[in-house]
Amino acid sequence: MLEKYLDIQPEVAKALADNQPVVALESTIISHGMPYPRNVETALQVEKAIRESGAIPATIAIIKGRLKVGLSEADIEYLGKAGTDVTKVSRRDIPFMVAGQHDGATTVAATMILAELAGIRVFATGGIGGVHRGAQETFDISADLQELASTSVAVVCAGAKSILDLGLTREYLETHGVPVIGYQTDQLPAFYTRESDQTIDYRLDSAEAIATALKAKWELGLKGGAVIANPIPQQYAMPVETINTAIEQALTEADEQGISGKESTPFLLARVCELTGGNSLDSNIQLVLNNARLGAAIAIALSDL
Ligand code: PSU
Ligand code: MN
Repeated sequence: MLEKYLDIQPEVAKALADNQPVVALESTIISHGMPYPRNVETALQVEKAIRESGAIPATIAIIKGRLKVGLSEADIEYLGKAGTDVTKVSRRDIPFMVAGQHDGATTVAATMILAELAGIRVFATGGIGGVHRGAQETFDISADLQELASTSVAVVCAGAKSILDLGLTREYLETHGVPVIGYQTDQLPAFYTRESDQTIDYRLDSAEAIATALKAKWELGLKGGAVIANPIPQQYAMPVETINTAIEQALTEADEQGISGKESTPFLLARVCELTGGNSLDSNIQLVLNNARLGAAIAIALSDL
């Protein structure tokens, strides 16, 4: 039945059948999260980092209505070049891409769904969506959070950008029973910075410890994902002042221009990148690579258990 919609790349399918480690990767980060051509270079570098760490990468997207788990280099180049012309696809959008045979770049939420369909348990990215600042008025809460509540895939990220309200994001995750694991940290990292004013739920210091907890969760039938918060390496972290000033300005501009809904996050990401003169892009790339390596280590530990 699933084959009707789903194309799992042969290398990925074989790895899954043999209980070899596989790490899922999203495609909205390629098309909407970074500018061309560095988005494509990064996506390929991330796949390479996962291979060098001993796991198989599976970048996920929708191409002409087919749900793709594992992309070719040509697919990645195509999505990166098309950029925001490609539809940003969350849970809501998947059936319409399929029915209309459209292309779609999958968010964290949609990537989790396709990863679970394929049998992949670990997914690495940059940052997750969350509760936006001012959500008390706008109701802007990323569908990523609801997906984490129900879909059993662990998401390795560098925390969440402070374009979001990190405190409300923590509260939302707590309500929905989604654990936030700090990898070698007691604080929720804020993407560009290692620190924030928020804590994590459980600090675990090794990939094996994380895999053991995930296995227990899922074997107990406790459905849903987990956030594995991996701080950006110190040497790539940004000065708090610089990044906060850029975020404040981007938020003001978004408000003035009436940006809302699914446009909001891509707008803020692009403006923060422009306002920091590309320094934030370098940090962004480094933290994604760092997450890919931890994702691979967790996937390996899970298949060894
Ligand atoms: N945060 C980032 N980089 C990203 C995204 C979020 O730092 O690329 C992308 C991810 O694909 C995430 C999506 O799933 O934005 C969330 O969008 P929204 O807030 O509209 O749910
Ligand atoms: Mn939103």
